[in-house]
Amino acid sequence: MNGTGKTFYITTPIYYPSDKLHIGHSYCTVATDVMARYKRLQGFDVMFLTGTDEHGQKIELKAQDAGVTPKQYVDQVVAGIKDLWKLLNISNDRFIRTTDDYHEESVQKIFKALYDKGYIYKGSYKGKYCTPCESFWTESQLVDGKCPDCGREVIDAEEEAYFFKLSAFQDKLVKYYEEHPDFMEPQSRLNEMVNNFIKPGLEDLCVSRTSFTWGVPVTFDPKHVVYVWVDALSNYITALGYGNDKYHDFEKYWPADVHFVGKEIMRFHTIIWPAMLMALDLPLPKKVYGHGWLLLEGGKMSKSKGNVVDPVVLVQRYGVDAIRYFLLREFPFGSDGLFSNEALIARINADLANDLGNLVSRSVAMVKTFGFTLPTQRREVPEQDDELIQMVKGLQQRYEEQMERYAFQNALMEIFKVVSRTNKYIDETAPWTLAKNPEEHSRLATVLYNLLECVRVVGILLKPFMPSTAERIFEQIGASQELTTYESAGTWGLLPADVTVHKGEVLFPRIDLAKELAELEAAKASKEPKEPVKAEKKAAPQVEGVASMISIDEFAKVELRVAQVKACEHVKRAKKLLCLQLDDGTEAGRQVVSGIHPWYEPEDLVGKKVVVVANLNPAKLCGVESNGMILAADAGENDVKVLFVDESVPCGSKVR
Ligand code: ME8
Repeated sequence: MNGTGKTFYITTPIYYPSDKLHIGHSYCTVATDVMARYKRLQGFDVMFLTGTDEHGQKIELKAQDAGVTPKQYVDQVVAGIKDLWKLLNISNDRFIRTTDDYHEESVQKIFKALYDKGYIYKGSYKGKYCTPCESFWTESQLVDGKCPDCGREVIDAEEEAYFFKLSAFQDKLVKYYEEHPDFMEPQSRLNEMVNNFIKPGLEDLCVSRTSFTWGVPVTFDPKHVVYVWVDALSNYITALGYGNDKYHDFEKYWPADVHFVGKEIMRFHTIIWPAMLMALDLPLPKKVYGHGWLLLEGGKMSKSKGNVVDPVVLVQRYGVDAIRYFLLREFPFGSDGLFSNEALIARINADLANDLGNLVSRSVAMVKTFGFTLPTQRREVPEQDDELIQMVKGLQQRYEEQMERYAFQNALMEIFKVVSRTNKYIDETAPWTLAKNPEEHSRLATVLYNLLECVRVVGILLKPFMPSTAERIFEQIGASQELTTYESAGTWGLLPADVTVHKGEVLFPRIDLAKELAELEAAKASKEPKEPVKAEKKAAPQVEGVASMISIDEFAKVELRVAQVKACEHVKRAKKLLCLQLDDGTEAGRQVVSGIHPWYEPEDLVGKKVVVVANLNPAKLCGVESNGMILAADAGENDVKVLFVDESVPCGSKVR
């Protein structure tokens, strides 16, 4: 089984072909693609699986509305999904559809095996059902009588049904989590699963339906169809040939190295799926990574809210690599993040047009203009260059440390630190001045050589993120295939001295922010409903008095700044704490931990502007570093309101 050879099996969730996919869906697939490409670059035999989850009442109803059969309906939508993945340069090795014959055959065998082993039994189901989520809920799991996942109405459901003995796995699951502390990531998801689902007690799960037919029939009782989540989760093994003859690589790739999933479907992947595998006597996936959501101002992107961003439009306007880069650079993978066109364009301009694009074009242009043969004795390293060279030499290791943790944002930051440092090196060494003095020509050649080497290493490590940009870079600096391997990124000085550079097109043209935003707004204005006005806040209570007076000078010691919440997540083992990533107008931003979880969820905060005390001594709260605090008001007995600032105030503005 997987683990003996150099194999790597990674999956995305399989997508519902009910709606057009938006940028939030693309997020997970792009991240999976980056990881798959990275592992291939390292020499792993990779299996990257994605696909579509095509059964269930929701699809049946959509097809009815469209006046076609469910199969006709899904065929058409799935074709669009495949096109989207092509557009985003997704390199999946396999694409599974749950309507594929081999998958249906395997699901039937899995269901029967669970029944034969006594883990599935017949009973009668009474409860609540959320049709859009295809989820059964008990009364106690509902939030305000509505679906706890999507907040929509649930319906009463009662029917004869088969049940999976999920309750029998409660203790086994807890033990498994304890023995495999890395099973779920980020770690905060473990708390959520244990506190919200395991501790209240696992109930047996209804795993068949009789009220509709669009599903996999139960072989020994065909009026029942298999519950869509049992059908869907099985895809991760049926796509390898488990229970069918279509494929034969189950032994090779299972258990999966990692399932990437959105945080709201963690419970299916870390409770139901492991229980199913335990019941089948199969090993569990090595890791389930629950990534955050891309939010728009006003909440999670979703078709029903009408606030989706179309990846096709973005790719057409900015190119696929810019979108791939933005998605993984802008947001920490495990946290929610706020998507905005402004942030996208700013990121493209700053990182790709200015930093990377400029570095490549300046380096190549100077080699061409000054026309020098690069130094033959390139081993000699002037001290001045040492810092840069050491930084580049260590880059692969720093990058790898982050990639192995799925910290894509950090990995990219490491690369771009080198890009910035190299740009600075150009300014420090001023090759155009060296060119004027014939005695400095050998030095000039060394400087130019160093630039090309930096670009080469950066290009290699960018390959998983921006595959076509990396190729364009290699072409421009004249690096042949063998100098762009992953191994070669760890060695300095591989580029031959007589390399021929080629001036190519600008990698990323600068975008006129104001003009572009106006065009994007105009394009969507007609389509989008207006955001609902938020509920009025409670009036602040009367101020009764102050403790003691201070002078204006004393007050001036407190540095208050406006900052925007870019990302936010729960703090492990700390019910009250949230960890916020703030854009405070500085390049690095800042992390603040705040005890406001009793009153706010991450999605209430992401995108909002707040006031941060910027010169507070750093502190560690439950092991997490906090640099400052955000201001909030005691708005009544046991009620706290964060002070939000008008969104027009720029990040970093001083508050006084
Ligand atoms: O859940 N930001 O399918 P799905 C980030 N069929 N991720 C998002 C997102 C957003 N705004 N919106 C959706 C299903 N996603 C099941 C999976 S797996 C055996 C079955 C992510 O099409 C979402 O979190 O509704 C999920 O991981 C994925 O898109 C597919 O969602």
